[in-house]
Amino acid sequence: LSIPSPPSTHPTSSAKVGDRSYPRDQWTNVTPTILDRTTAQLHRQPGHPLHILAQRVRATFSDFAFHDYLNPDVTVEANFDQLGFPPDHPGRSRGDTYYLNEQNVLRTHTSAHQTDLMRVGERKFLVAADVYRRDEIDSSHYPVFHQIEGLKLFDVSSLGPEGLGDGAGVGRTADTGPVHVVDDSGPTSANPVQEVHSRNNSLYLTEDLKKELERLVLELFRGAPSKESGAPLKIRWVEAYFPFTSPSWELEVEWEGQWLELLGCGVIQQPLIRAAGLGENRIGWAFGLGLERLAMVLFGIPDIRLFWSKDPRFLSQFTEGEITRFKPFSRHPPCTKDVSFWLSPEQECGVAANWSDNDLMEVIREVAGDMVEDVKMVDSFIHPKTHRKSMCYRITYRSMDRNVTNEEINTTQEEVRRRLVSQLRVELR
Ligand code: FA5
Ligand code: MG
Repeated sequence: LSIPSPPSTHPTSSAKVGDRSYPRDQWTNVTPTILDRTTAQLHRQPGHPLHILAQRVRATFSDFAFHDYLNPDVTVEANFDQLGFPPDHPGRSRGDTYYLNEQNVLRTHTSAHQTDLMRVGERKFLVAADVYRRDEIDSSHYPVFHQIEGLKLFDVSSLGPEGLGDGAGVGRTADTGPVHVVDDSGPTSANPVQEVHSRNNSLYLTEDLKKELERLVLELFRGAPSKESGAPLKIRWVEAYFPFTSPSWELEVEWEGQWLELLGCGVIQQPLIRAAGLGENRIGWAFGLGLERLAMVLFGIPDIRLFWSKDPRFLSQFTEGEITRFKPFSRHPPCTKDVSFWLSPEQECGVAANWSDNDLMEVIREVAGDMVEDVKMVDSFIHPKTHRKSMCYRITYRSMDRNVTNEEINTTQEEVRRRLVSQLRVELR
């Protein structure tokens, strides 16, 4: 039985981002749909909720330089190596990251710009940008989202010989006006002060970082319409790990009964500062904030795909500078289709097992675009006699902007099935 080789879905031999062209190689996994997104720049569209939010953050850090136009194509070096990601870090895999080719990726986070901006002399800056990650499909995950990076450097000598840190901010449960802060996450052996830093200086930076970010949260949530308006806003600091900061934290905010992760942050690893050509007399902090999830709670936007909608019923609801409650308009009916298949032997077992949900997501997204709302695995079993593995996924289709005919969905589903065979080499059941 001979398996036909998959048809080439890429008529061109290079991947283009703007006017820059990347020769494809065996690492290239970026798709036309994704490349198409690189020109959208939602965070720069006046009146778009992501722009409104980005401008709020900018206003909160008014003495920081603001960059919102940096190209999304960056080197592997900038996105991973310079930030201290070990060679085997899962984030580097082709399953999680969009490679233009072996040397270049679509940035997976705004931290990719930290070193370069420090090197050209920036000392306090924000970067607002689109970032790209291969991911599952549902109402809160989309392969393109937006982040704001913040970074601030300090002159060690200006902190004085003892630094100014006194450990306040650690072990505190403080009421800062309308914000209720829970913080029991001082540096620990698992989340240590860097050896090259004095404890006092590291604590000083930590205090400054937490104070600035608490101010940001208050600024963003103040006056945001909530079910329990009037009650103090609850936020908490949670110990975290990033290869490029130590100690590190995540900031969470309680919103309608749920803890929501807003950002990651920490004291910048000194080797990054050195790599940017700066000496030991500089130390700094950085944070990276996700814009979509924050916008979803602040504006009450129920589905992450809506940010990409060109429907005037979406865009006309927002006013530059204001955080207002989104009124969902009537949604078109969903349509679900199941697809079941046997994995090929090399996909299902052994050291070469290589079945990846994200590959399946990508195939579906290439065919259905924003018409796919959700993909869930609903069943998987191993045949007792043949030992082959069967998978069943449920695909929910729904358009944000228009009514879709049954016929169109059937055609789409047929194409998805065909490509699962040709590209992922599964056997349909
Ligand atoms: C980062 O991307 C780090 N670069 C953050 C950072 C910067 C840490 C500077 C330290 C110093 P993380 O992958 O956790 O970390 O993402 C940061 C934020 O982006 C999250 O808190 C979340 O708000 C948002 N985010 C992450 N993944 C997604 C996603 N798939 N969809 C929407 N938002 C996301
Ligand atoms: Mg995280």
